[in-house]
Amino acid sequence: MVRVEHLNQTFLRTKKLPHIWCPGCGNGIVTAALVRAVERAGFAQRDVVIVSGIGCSSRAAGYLNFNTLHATHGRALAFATGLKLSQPQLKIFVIMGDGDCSAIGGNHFIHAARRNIDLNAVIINNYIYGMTGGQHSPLTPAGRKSTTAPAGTLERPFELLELARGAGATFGARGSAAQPRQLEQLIVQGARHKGFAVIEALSPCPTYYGRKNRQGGPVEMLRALKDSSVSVEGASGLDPAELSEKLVTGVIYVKDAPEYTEQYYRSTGKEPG
Ligand SMILES: Cc1ncc(C[n+]2csc(CCOP(=O)(O)OP(=O)(O)O)c2C)c(N)n1
Ligand code: SF4
Repeated sequence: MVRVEHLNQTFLRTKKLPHIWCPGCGNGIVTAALVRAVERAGFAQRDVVIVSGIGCSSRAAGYLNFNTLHATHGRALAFATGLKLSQPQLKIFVIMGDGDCSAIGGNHFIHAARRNIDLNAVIINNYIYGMTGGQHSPLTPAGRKSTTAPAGTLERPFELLELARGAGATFGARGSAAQPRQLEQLIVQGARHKGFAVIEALSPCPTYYGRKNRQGGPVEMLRALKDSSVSVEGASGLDPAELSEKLVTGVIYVKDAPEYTEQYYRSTGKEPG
């Protein structure tokens, strides 16, 4: 069987298809990169859990044939924290949209980072609330239009990876739907890291973000993402003005720090299970 058929038959709940995503949405590309990453990392299917919140991107959990938990909006990390603490052997991937993670879920996000709990947060950042009709999120670039900011948002966005780093996350990486093989590799690296790993996956939402900001269709949006991306290595040769126009992709930081679940069991003397 060719690999793609094997991946589809093994890791997709084909009975749940067709999916709800619009033509040209990047969610499917990111989801496929996640599936390939899990396979490549060699994790047993029964040990993998996909936790998600609410949003177009969070629907991925329903289509994936792992243990899955489709939680409430903004609370995916809280559910995942409880799960990891009770069953530390699990490999948990937490899929969130930019709104889910950084607006309603922002508090859970910074505290998961502060604890350095061994979860893999995959944030599908399309710069907008897709599911509810195109409101701006805390990651929407300043000046960009949304349903709730028809003249352009005045707010400056969070720099998500720096927010996480400041709060204590020990792995931060950025990739995009325009370079899915690199994204797959970044998810593998995050999953092998012991501690809170944040993988920001930039992804087109042609239906709302693209349309409201006149970015063209899916092909143009993917091409623009690719053209504006530069690797960490490539970025080191750019001056600040050039860099300000670019999206730096790759592993942005990685460091060692005590992991919460291990500390919990060591300090309490309890055994999991
Ligand atoms: C407590 C609560 N508040 C609000 C909503 C409505 N809601 C559903 S999804 C969503 C935003 C989704 O945007 P994002 O997280 O960026 O994901 P996307 O749909 O773009 O993938 C909102 C506000 C909800 N379901 N629950
Ligand atoms: S509204 Fe946007 S994020 Fe949601 S499925 Fe459509 S293209 Fe994707």
